[in-house]
Amino acid sequence: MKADTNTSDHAPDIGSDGAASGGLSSDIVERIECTIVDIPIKRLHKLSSLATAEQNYVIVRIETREGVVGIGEASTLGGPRWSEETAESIAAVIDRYLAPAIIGKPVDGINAISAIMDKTAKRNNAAKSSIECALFDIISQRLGVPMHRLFGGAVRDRIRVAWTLASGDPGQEIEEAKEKLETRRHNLFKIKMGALDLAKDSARITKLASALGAHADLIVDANEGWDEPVAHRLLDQFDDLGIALVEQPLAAWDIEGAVRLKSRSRVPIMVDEGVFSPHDALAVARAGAADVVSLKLVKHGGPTGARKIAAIAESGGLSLYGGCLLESSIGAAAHLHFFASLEKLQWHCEHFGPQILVDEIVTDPIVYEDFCAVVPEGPGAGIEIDPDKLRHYRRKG
Ligand code: MUC
Ligand code: MG
Repeated sequence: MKADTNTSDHAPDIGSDGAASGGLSSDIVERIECTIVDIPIKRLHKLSSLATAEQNYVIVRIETREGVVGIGEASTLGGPRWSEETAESIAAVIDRYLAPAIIGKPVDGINAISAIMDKTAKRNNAAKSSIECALFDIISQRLGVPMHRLFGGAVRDRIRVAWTLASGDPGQEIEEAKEKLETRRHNLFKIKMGALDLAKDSARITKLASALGAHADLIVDANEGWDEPVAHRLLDQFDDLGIALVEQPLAAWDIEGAVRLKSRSRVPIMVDEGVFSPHDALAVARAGAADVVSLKLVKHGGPTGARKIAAIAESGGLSLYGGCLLESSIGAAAHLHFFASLEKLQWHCEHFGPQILVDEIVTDPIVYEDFCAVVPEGPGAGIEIDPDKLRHYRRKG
């Protein structure tokens, strides 16, 4: 048997009527519309690399020839700071390149559409993810099942969910966390570090750990904010304070530094900005540069890519965490369906985005109870846009 060496094009032959030449009769992608939405958040959110008072999303609406509508979301954080994609670049890439390439294609040919998107645009993973999620929404609506069924089915119907403390003011943060504990919303907190100078940040984490450590689990996220000597010093402090996990202490590219850090640290280390592609995941797993991987659909180009990262991570002995980029209920729903389908999600998730927004653009936001986010029921993603709210928060001009 001869191997198929045509690596330049793995997409199946798609006929001019949009039906795959395999003969599968399918509804087709007819229209793709992007809307940029800006929603203020309840307080300033400070990371080592950015501070933001609002969230910027691209809401992607895909309509099929038969009139089924699917919704996807690309979330961004602080313009081109957390990653290189912005709401503006995502909308431009979809409108100008991705949408024209996939209009007319069968909606249930997700692998074929992914291949076309990869041929059309390098990376641009948040843009691709929003389209893939809208397609999964459409297919699962057509089948009348919740979206997680397309990922093999849910193994959990709720997921423990972290809240992020990121004002930089420990007094305010302790009050905020106590309110979350009292209302049984969150007992897992992620503390953003690296925005303050080192002495202040180190004193702040000690205060937070002594006020909250007995009632909650604490994670620290430096968002690439430290160099190696600083990270070594802080990790010793975190071990004394009982911090459960430290996320992305060093620059995303610094795999060798991460290996040295991990070999000396008793606190497990999570990689976030350092793993976007399957190649990144393989490099981290091979080097032994982390204990945990944070999965985000915007990083991995959608559920199909995220499933690959999860498989590589698990095969390399790493555990999984359900990361977020402060998605609204639209993006959170897609993530929850995906996370619900993973056999193991040892470090839980952090889809608190819907709760930090001052308002939502859906009629049925994600439900939170007993320290968990509830996986929506569906059919599809189980989320409906509120057209008045969308009109209100859409970017004007
Ligand atoms: C990140 O780096 O994890 C997730 C929670 C949060 O506050 O920031 C994001 C991004
Ligand atoms: Mg992070």
